Amino acid sequence: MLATGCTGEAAKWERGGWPAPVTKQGRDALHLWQGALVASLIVGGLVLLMIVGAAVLFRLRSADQMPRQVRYNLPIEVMYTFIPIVVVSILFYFTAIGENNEDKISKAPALQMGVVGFQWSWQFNYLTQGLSITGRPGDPPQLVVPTDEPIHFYLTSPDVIHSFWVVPFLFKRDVIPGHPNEFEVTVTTPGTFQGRCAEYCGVDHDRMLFTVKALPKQQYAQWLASAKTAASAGTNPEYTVYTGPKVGPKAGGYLS
Ligand SMILES: [Cu+2]
Repeated sequence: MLATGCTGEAAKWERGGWPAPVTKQGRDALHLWQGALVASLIVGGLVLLMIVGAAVLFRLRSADQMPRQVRYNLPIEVMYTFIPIVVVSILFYFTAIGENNEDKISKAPALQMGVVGFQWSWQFNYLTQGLSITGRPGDPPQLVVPTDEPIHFYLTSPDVIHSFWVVPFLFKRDVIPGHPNEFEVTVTTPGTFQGRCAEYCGVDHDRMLFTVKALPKQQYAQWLASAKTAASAGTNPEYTVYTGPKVGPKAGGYLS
């Protein structure tokens, strides 16, 4: 708990140690975490108070004084069954709503992104724009996306299970061979963010890094145009022309 405060960033305490979210979905996840943290502090505080209170009150008696002997106390038993059910129900309610929000998929996302996690790097396929970015271990690729637009990710793997994790998205999802996964995010803050594979996937797992650069719409369009030029001219070894399927869970599923 104390170590999380070591970044010198006061707001980190408010976030319960979490990094600052840069997506709409990440902000919702953070609010759920903050709510759960406050609830657990209140419940934990009450329980501690009762334990310490009982211990102190017991010690205040003289040694030969016996407490009143009772077999059961119905109101108290009802209470300690009922209160945890209420607490768990409230947590369940907000978690279910939060998870549904995270899994929400819009009808017309601005960008369809096929992500292939392979041993040991990443390939990003701009499905409808016809661009592929392929990284190599130790030479992390950079995924460039627009801000304030829903981005639909399809996650596929040709070999073993990986996990797509962009740290300040506050979200990760497994990349499973034979089982395409998908999710959607809207990046709200421009910037460059660290991404990594979050599932141990072999000897070079630690080199399976990437970055996500989020640009405002216009700058993104400029970048896309120049990247596509580089792809067709072959001037950047990371960039190639993407010719695979354009939509659907199979899209971007294979290394070109
Ligand atoms: Cu991996």
